[in-house]
Amino acid sequence: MALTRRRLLEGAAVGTAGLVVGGVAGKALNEGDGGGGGGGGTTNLGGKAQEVINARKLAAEDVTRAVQSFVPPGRGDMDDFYLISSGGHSGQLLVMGVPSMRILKMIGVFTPEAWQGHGFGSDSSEPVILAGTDAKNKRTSPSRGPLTWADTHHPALSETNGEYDGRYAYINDRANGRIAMIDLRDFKTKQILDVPNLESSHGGCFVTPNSEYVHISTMTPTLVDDSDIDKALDNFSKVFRGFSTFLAINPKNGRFDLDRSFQIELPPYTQDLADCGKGESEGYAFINSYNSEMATGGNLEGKESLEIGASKNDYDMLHIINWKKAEEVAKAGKTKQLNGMRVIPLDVAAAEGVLYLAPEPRSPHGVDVAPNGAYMTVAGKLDPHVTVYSMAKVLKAIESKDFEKQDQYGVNILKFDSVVAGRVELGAGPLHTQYDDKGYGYTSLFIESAVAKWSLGEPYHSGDKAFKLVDKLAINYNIGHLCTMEGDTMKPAGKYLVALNKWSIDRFPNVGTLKPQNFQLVDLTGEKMELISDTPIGMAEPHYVQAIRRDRLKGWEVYPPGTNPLTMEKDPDAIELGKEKIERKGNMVEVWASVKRSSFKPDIIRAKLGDKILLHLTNVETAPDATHGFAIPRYNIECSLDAGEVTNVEFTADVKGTFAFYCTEFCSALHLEMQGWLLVS
Ligand code: K7E
Ligand code: CUA
Repeated sequence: MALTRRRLLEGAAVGTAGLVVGGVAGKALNEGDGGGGGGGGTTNLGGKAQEVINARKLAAEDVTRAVQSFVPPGRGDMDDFYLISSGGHSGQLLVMGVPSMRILKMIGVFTPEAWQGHGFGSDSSEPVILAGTDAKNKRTSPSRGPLTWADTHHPALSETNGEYDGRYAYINDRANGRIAMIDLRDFKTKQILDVPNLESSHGGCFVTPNSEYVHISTMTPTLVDDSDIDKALDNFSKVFRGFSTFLAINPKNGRFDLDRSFQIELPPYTQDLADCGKGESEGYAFINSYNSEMATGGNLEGKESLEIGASKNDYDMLHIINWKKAEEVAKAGKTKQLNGMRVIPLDVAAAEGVLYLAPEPRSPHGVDVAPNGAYMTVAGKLDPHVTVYSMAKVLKAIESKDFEKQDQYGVNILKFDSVVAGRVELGAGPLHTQYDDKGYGYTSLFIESAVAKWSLGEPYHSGDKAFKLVDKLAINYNIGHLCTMEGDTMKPAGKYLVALNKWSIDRFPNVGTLKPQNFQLVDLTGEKMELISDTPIGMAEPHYVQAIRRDRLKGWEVYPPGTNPLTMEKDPDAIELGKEKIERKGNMVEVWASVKRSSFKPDIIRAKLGDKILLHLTNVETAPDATHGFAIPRYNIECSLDAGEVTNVEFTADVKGTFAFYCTEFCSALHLEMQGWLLVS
């Protein structure tokens, strides 16, 4: 209860939400309270439905909510949207349905995941995870080995003409400055890139409107001169730099093409969230920073802690990047090579008009571009306002060289008043903003635990408008991100909003000391926002999600026969039924095996201690959902083979014994019989 009291103190908007159980129960449906906008008056359904409503003491608004989000058994087609959600420090990605909010899948990305056989011997996943550690160019502890987790934050879906095209998803690793690519044909991870020169990366993940590039930038600046690490923090402004990275996307397969990629060196201001220009701002990108003070902490060394040092200036710096210009500058060769990446040096970026700065109220978090690209909304964690920048004004100020001054690195700073279209007071702790299809912005208020709905004018004209707060909804509790349907595109669908809440105390049955996060689904169809449902996320701390219309995703039901998911092409060692064989060459035992209901063939593999074993496993099934597993006890090998899939497993038979390998999916009535022997003598 102490926490509930704290929420109450933090913001009036919380109301008694934490204590709502009794209140709801007292307001039964047939008392005729329309509540959440539905059902009032005509409440007696009669028959069993009414009996259940009475027995469960549901209020009219509860019934409305249930009907809004309920999906009858077997009706998966009633989920209109997918959520592609960050898995936080689980290192994974979640797929959910809206409005049901059911979790459909957790995709193994940076972290090994046994159900999908992700990272347990299969050549289509283990090398992907291992390639995600660039131990040569980046500092990684040799004794702790390759990185097997990540702190995923910001998923970014591929786009065509500013709309999601349902092809690829990208997600960053905030901890280690990495990024992963997931192919949405089979919902599997194909590439993890340890991005050169990025020490970490928090919010800078987005895709450009035609998927030319996926962007990722530093959070904690990167040390670029390690000649005196003991003094590095004292020389912070000299030896640290930020980097904005434009990773070129191969249009054929969605992968990163490093040769066509480039970075822009940035001042070490601790860059945070970023968003991509579109429409009126196409060709530009925007990145917040929250430590233009370049504070370093040092609270036991007689210095201020970071939170104080980084909050001193009234303003931090919004970075305005002309990436089309940067592309030209890179093409003209005005770059230096740094750890395998073309980098536009900071002075070049400033001189060539690639980078401008604009003051933004201190310690901002989100910067979010409106659907037509005319406005960029910046939310300052410590300021109850959001600040709306006008792209028309930014372009005019750049053109007329309307600069306030330059920063110490020679970057031109635009005048605040020349580029801001307006400010609107929304409440305590604004973090992130999303937009709908009707000209409204929705901003999360972390401290107040609420969503603020505000008007930008229709339909997001450029020029000055009176921005206005129009509604507020209490959220339980401490909302971080929020997401409207296709809200990051040029054509948002509106309809629903999902609030991603950091705290869930009192909302769910107790599961011990670590509580789930809470996704709250909100109805946006009326003038006032209405809460529909709570969904516990008991496997991750999702930071951000993107919502994509279901019909845009064209996932495969089965693989074309003999496909290796890594290449998405026919594996050279795929076999057909009847072509199974074992060959021994010296100390190498090579096996071409078929996998089907309910046997492996061959089902006995004989090896000598120390032999190399190379297995080529083909799931010869063609029926959707006919997945088999392949696990060898004591060897830490676990593969999952979907219908048509091939995987190759190479290992050394370095422990003697009889190992009963088996299928890990209950695939058939004789699933338990789907077993064989590895004999190592
Ligand atoms: Cu949690 Cu986008 Cu990493 Cu804000 S971030 S809350
Ligand atoms: Cu195949 Cu169980």
